[in-house]
Amino acid sequence: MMIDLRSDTVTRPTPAMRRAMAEAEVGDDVYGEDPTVNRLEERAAEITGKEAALFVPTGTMGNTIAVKVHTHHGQEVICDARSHVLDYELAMMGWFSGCIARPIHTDDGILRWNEIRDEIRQLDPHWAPTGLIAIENTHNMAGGMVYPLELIRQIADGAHELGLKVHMDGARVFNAAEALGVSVREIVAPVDTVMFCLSKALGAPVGSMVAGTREDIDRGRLYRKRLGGGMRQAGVLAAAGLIALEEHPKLLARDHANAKFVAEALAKIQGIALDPRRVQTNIVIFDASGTGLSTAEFSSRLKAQGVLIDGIRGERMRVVTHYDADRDACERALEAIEQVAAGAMAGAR
Ligand code: TLP
Repeated sequence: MMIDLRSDTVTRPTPAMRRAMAEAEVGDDVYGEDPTVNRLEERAAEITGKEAALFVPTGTMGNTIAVKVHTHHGQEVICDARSHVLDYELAMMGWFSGCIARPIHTDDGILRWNEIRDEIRQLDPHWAPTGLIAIENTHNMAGGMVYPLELIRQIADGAHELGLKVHMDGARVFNAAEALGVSVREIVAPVDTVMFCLSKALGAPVGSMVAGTREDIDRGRLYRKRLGGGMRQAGVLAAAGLIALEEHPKLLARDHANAKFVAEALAKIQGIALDPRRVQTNIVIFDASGTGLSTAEFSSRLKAQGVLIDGIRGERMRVVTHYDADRDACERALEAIEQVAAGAMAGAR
């Protein structure tokens, strides 16, 4: 068995999920007649404290729909420079919504209101007006960083005063809630829409949710259909999603403890650099260039030892903990990393 720490998307459905999928009551969701999808959407709305929610196949589709709901062609979306909406969604904000990103460079992935305010543009003959502010919580490529509640409130208050909307890419917002010890509802209260993934840390095989006002979600449902997301008897997927939503948030503390454990051990390995104090959730980003290996070479040597970990941008690599990788698996991955690092450095001498 390979130990797969490339992402928390790699988890397999649990036996309980598979049972629920087999037994799911279904109907045609395009007619609004799938009872399991309807239940999942109602629970997601309740949990986020929003009027309504929409089941979508992927986080990318959820973010795409939210951007489309809030913007018009020819506008800008303010986001962090390493955000998923900008770097990993195949330019969907341009392709589908006709918007461009106005990225702000940050050290920790967390935007501050004063930085956003400086980038907001009104309609003018010279530039595109701001259409939306998108924040990512937790921030994936900044290493699972969590937005302090106060900053979300400041951003939303500032934006709303200027008539602008805020979307939260909360693919891992349940991890943020676990890290802060507050409810998801409290975290997302100030923002207009939130997308969160059932298929990441919560462990469902497929699916994400978008939540917001009834009006926004009703429009979002039409965009979902346009994007090919009318999934018919999707109750088989929603059944696993319901288990993820109800049962899996309580498992996240273990993933966070494992990530902390991995980070602290990595920091002691020669050739590897990271600050373990910055690891707040289930993502650990580290720099292995001190070993003299490229990320591709580091990954391929780890793979030969049964461990999957990928490079991200530049010289950095990412470990994501999840319920299919227990402490023992993390320890074995660390041993492999230590061996690859030591082997590379001995080879270089
Ligand atoms: N993230 C994936 C990759 O695409 C990088 C991962 O392995 O972490 N928002 C955020 C913050 C995400 O991390 C992701 C997926 C998405 C949106 C998109 O979700 P999917 O993959 O369901 O389209």
